[in-house]
Amino acid sequence: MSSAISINRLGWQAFFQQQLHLEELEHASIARVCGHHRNGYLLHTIQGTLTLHANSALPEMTLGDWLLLDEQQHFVRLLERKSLFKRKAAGTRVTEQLIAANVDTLFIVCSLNQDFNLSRIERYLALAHEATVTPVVVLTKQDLCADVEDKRQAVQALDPFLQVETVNALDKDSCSSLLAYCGAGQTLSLLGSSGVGKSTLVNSLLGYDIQKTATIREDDSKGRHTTTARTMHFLPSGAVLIDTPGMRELQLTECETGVRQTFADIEQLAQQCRFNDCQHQSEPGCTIQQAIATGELEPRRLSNYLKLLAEQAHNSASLQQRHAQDRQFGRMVKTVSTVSRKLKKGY
Ligand SMILES: Nc1nc2c(ncn2[C@@H]2O[C@H](COP(=O)(O)OP(=O)(O)O)[C@@H](O)[C@H]2O)c(=O)[nH]1
Ligand SMILES: [Mg+2]
Ligand SMILES: [Zn+2]
Repeated sequence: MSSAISINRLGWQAFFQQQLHLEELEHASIARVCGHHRNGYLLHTIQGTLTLHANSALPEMTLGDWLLLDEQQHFVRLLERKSLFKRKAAGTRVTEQLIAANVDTLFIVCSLNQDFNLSRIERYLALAHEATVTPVVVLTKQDLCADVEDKRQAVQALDPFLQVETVNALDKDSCSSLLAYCGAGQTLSLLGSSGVGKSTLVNSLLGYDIQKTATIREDDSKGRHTTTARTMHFLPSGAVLIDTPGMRELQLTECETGVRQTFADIEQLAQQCRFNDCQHQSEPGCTIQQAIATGELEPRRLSNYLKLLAEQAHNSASLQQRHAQDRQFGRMVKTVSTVSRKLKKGY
């Protein structure tokens, strides 16, 4: 073990402290998952890092999880999570793959150049809401954009309470507005398409005092030092940044709550439609179509809402169900083509 670190520096918060029983306060030690490999979990404790070897009694844990160890450093229990990103994994046995836990703020990174896309931001917002993580939209490459303010307002219009920041990720001073979310004890993560500036942003956030973010090392079973800090960074501002490739593979699966929350304006309009089962297409008394007619609601937003709801429902269906759907669809196509052949032949 090496690199002693304070519990605050690891991102400990009252929410977790409150879960401890009196006896645990005295005897248990607190650890945070900072890595996961075949042999087990890599943990940070205030004394340094250690490996918790895999065994069947351990619950499934992920980056950012908090757990208690006894005096022999055996697993005691996993603490209740504040938030959780997970994805559905294909295959028969594992159905869910946990990606990151206990993230407070998600930086939704989107560039202000050609890649700027409101529907994509809405998709990421749905993922953040589903995980119960506070989203902050970070618009990068402001130095390459001529209409920064228009684009910023277009994002703000998605949700009046949404935090929206614009930066030049290459310029540390320009990123200082993000420090408001990077205080001591906060845990952050990033999500965004490739090339938008996520790595640049991480470097800028780390770069304020990069010498102090010493690499944390761990002795593996062969006595070698291996770097374990790749996915968990300790920012000079006091926050913990979880940067994992898993975030890039997040899909909209079982994300209905997240989608509905992201489109709360549409959900509210829908409650006033004349019919309970209104599809918001051409039914009379549809408040949503009225809002589109008056310009209050963008047609793009409605179609993205319907698309994301459908997508998450499709992805949530089990593989078996999906195969059944595909077979049904195949039969339908066959029927349609038979009918049209018959029509052509003049039956
Ligand atoms: N001009 C400008 N270039 C940027 C900005 N952010 C990132 N870049 C550049 O965009 C490219 C992709 O950035 P990178 O951080 O690797 O994106 P990632 O794939 O999201 O990690 C790199 O060449 C960066 O230097 C920015 O705010 N302004
Ligand atoms: Mg990158
Ligand atoms: Zn309607």
